[in-house]
Amino acid sequence: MQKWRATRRLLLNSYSSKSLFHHPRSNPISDHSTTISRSSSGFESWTSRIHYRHFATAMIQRNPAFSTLNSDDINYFKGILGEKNVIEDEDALLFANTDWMRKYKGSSKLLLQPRTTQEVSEVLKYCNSRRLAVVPQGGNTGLVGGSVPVFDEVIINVGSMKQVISFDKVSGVLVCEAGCILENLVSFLDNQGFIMPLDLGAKGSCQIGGNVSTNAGGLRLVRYGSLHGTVLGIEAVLANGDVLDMLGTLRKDNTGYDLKHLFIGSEGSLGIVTKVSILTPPKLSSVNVAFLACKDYSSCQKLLFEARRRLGEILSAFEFLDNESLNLALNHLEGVRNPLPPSMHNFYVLIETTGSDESYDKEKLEAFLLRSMEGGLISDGVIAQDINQASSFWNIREGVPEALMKAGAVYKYDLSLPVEKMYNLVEEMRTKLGNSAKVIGYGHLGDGNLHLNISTPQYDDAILAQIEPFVYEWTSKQRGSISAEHGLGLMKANKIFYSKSHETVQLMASIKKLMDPNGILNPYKVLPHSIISYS
Ligand code: FAD
Ligand code: 2HG
Ligand code: ZN
Repeated sequence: MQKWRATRRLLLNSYSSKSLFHHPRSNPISDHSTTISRSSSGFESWTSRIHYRHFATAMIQRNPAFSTLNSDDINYFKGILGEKNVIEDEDALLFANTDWMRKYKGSSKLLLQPRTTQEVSEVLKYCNSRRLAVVPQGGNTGLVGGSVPVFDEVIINVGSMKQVISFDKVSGVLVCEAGCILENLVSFLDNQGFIMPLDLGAKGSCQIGGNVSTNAGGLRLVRYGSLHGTVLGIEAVLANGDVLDMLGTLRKDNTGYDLKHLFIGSEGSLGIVTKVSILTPPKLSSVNVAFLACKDYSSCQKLLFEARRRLGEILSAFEFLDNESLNLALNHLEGVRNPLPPSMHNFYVLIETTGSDESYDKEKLEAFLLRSMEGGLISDGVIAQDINQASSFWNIREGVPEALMKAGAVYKYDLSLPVEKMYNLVEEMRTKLGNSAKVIGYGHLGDGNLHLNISTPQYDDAILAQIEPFVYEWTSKQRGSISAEHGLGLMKANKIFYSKSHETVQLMASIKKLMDPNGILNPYKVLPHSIISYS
């Protein structure tokens, strides 16, 4: 069975105790609560029981045009993929049917593991002809319910396609199969003296194909930009089995429409990504990490403004967390401690610099910090003295999603907002919810990306009604985005109009219809159900 793999911090373990897990046999998105407990095997003991609820718009109906899997289908897949790559095992399916947050759970009876593009093509061609709905799945670390089935969709995971195809040291272009785990690519490149242009807390489990399909942002976007800039080419298989070879390695190519961009961030709704070509930056020798305290949000903003100017080309991350976020990490994660004891501050900022001149970079960072301290922007701070300290600072920031999971139920919002307004939403939400919930704000401040998380002991419709649509309306009023980096998935398919015009969504629906006329690819996700009609 597939396991969550530890990254800088450990990720949640997969379930080993299926008896505690309720399997809804009928409508998997019915609105009922179940209680589960997590396995502690291999990880720290964790016995707290968490209320688990199947989240989704309870109104979704299974599309009656889709067929139901039968034994002929399974035999056909075995003929193409071989017995062992056609998975019907209950434990494996339980894992593949359930998302990382344990909020969304489907009831698929089949997981397919193709090993080549040709196999993906044959599988999709067959599914399309039979009208069998499918869910492309990578590392299953997505946070919007996009990676798991809603009903009985066949799960297709390209995790067995994990070869590095080529690496060009001169251009820094890496070409690899989509099932490569991000962390493995990081290690491969490290040996070559390069780094991946993206980094995220889920890197021990997520696949590059999943990263591309979600257009994952992460911790380095402030320096290296989004995957729309760094992905140079893609090979993808369409719903009808056609293989699109757009696996270019050129930085410049203006021959017609650049269709690879359709696959970056379309969350498996337009095709299955099978290969990726990506531009990787050289690994620079001098990395510094500082963990800083600020008295208020306005100081964090000013610090960002100053960091952009004074650290300029060496700034590689600018992350923030409020004291509620830090408290969560301290209370729920083993081995995490506040680098700035004993007092608590209102906000914390993690700054990373990456450059090629150790003494120059350090001098530059220290001068910036001194100036910011004197100017009152920073109330306290530490610079990591070695790699262990640096990773302990990162563990705090990257550990917050996991700490939230351990704290109980979580309502998660991933918003792009003007930096100066961003934290007002957290404060307004706190006022609205009072003592009934913990409201925490953290995220990629350098990218204007707030992770608003609301934590309660268990899920409660009354709380949800206070959060939504308020959060979406608030974001829309600021012309922000209701999905900065996690995607829409199932969670926000019907919310797209808060961030996109009707005409834009109509065009998206036309593209979907053109590329996947039977709607078999990741149905019920990304686009609003009202606009997607099936014949
Ligand atoms: P999955 O979760 O399996 O799938 C995600 C979506 O992509 C689904 O819609 C799926 O259908 C589709 N998909 C997957 N593989 C393919 C493929 N080969 N072809 C077509 N479609 C495919 N996201 C960020 O942007 N920034 C972060 O900093 C960040 N940090 C995270 C930290 C943690 C602890 C966790 C759990 C998640 C985090 N995420 C973050 C969210 C998540 O989007 C990323 O983890 C990652 O990009 C998802 O990759 P995956 O392989 O797990 O894809
Ligand atoms: C992160 O930046 C991830 O850590 C997860 O995008 C954000 O938990 C979240 O809300
Ligand atoms: Zn994030």
